[in-house]
Amino acid sequence: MDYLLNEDQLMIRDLARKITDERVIPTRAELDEKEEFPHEIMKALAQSDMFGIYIPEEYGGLGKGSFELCLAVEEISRGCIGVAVSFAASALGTYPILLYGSKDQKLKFLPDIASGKNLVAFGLTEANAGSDASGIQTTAVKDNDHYILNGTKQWITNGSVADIYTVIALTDKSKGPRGVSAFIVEKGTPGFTFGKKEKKMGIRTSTTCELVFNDCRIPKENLIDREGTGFLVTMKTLDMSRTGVGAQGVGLAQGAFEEAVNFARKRIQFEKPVISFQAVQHMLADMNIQIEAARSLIYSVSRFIDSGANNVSKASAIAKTFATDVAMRVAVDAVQIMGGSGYMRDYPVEKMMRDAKILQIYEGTNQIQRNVIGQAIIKEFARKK
Ligand code: COS
Repeated sequence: MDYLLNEDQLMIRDLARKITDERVIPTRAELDEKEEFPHEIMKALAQSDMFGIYIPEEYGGLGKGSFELCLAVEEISRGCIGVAVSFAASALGTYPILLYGSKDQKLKFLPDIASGKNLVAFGLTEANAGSDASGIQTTAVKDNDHYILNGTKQWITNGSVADIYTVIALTDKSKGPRGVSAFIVEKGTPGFTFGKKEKKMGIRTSTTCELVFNDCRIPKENLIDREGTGFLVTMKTLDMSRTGVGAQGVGLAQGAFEEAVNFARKRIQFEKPVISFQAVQHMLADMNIQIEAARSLIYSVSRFIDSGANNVSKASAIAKTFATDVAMRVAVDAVQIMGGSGYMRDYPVEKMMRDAKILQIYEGTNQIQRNVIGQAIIKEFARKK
């Protein structure tokens, strides 16, 4: 299908495609096996200005939007979502600064993020907070010109490899979601260390690690927006980033689909390539239908976000849920079509199926997305009365 991309969008997509074909696909199996972070690929993405896609030109970016970011994420995900999430998590961590940061914070942090010099991570999840975003226990106590952070964040994508961390902490426990604030913490700040590096089922080319704050003093200028707005910053950030997770789903599904088609054209059974059997064709047709539907949805919702629309929560949750459920189903079907070969590590669909699962879990489980959608439906219909 032709999605009528303009010249700039085609350029971004083609550049991401080239990096994926030349750098991601040839190395993904080895990086996955060794559970190694893709430093060299990140450098290649930085050299191609990919980290600046969604950052305004005045801060050194390309001045494009979430749609163009999705195009790049989708292409990289066709090769490997572990690499794609390492790239995309930098945007996730940057959105709090972009959406709510002061002019000074933007001038200080965004240019080096846009150039890819500094990688970013988002620190929300904790032992007792994930789906329950307001259940965090990490504290930030004001002490004259500083805040002192204490607590542990877990499962943080880009933890230890990122240079900048946007961290959500409690400034007033008595106020619930209104007692939460967002902060910028730089790697190397005394009292900020890294804990356990996780051993994961999939996305093993990405790094996931604990962030440990032990009397970590950060300047008060690193508070994003005002005290008490951290929950809103988090929700708006997730509204922006969830289409990117959907784009990971579309890319992964496209990659798995292409592997399955190419395999089915070559695999001979009953003296015919298996693609000549209707049972296989129908599976491929269903995979293709789902991928195009997911892609259309991600493209329309990210364009809707870029229009500056105010409440994008429901649309963003719908897009994330649909595209990531598609990714899981398509990956499973790709393995099925490839049979014994699909189950072996000799072919990439084994990795894709392991990788796909996390898409239904991170940046809000697909059950939480359905809660968001359900709540939005209730509000919409209450307004209509
Ligand atoms: N945009 C703006 N405001 C929002 C919002 C959004 N997307 N979502 C919630 N809010 C507001 C609500 O309107 C409410 O404001 P009032 O107190 O003025 O009414 C406030 O924030 C609290 O909202 P709510 O009561 O719905 O909060 P809950 O604690 O029930 O949480 C969900 C709601 C489940 C939606 C939230 O916790 C969530 O998104 N969780 C998943 C987080 C996640 O993705 N975790 C994975 C982390 S990996 S980075």
